[in-house]
Amino acid sequence: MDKQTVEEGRQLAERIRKHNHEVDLENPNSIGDAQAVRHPFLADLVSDERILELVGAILDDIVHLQSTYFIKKPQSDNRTLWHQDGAYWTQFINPLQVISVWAAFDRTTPENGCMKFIPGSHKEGYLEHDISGVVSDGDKDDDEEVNLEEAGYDESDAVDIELKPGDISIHRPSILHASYRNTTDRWRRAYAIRYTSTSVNMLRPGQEGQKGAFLLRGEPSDPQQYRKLPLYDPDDDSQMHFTGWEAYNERARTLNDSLSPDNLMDV
Ligand SMILES: O=C(O)CCC(=O)C(=O)O
Repeated sequence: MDKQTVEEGRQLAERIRKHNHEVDLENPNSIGDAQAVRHPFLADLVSDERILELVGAILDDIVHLQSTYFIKKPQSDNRTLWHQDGAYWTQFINPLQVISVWAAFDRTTPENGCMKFIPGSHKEGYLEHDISGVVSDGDKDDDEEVNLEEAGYDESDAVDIELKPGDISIHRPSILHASYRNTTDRWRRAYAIRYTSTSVNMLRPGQEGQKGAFLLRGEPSDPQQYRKLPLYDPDDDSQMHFTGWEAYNERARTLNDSLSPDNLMDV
């Protein structure tokens, strides 16, 4: 991402944090999953050709499924517990073809809670998860989602994913990952984007997955349904102004116009 996008990503995070009543102002962590449906800036980011080029190396066609801000305030106890994303999705997403792009708006280091991956864990299948919630704001150490030791993993083998603002990392749903507390005076803000392909059953009429489903590459296959990308309206104060909105609106119109009424979600 370029400097301007990073700056605007931070601005929108702050705006959502302050104006969205569902968000705990003092302890924000994961913010909803339909933000890209509401905010054209985020729809622009998730449909960015540079990101789609990378994702397209893995998925034949590309659907945005959902995306979420993950935020750690300075000196925050929020942790994301060890987990595999796919463990939460197996009942809903079939086949489990999902690629996550994690876009950093701040420098991430072990001290401010960068992402951590256990190398090779994506090849070993799914572990049993305690599905009560992946985010912890407490300081208990006994509330892990999976027991790494029991599963034969050593936490000290985890790799720190240190990123610069504007960098992205990419992960599969089966990799074990976590993030620790932010013990610094710096923010750690990121946007995690989930992409899937047109063949997943989650996109059928009435299915949960349609909530954020933008068809970004490929042909719609019946009976799947998608949402229109939101257009930026300079007169709408509820939307954040962002650089390059004219080009985004053009791209969004082209993508929206390519959907037949049968492939449009009824909202
Ligand atoms: O940013 C975080 O703390 C967690 C993100 C995460 O678990 C994910 O993107 O799959």
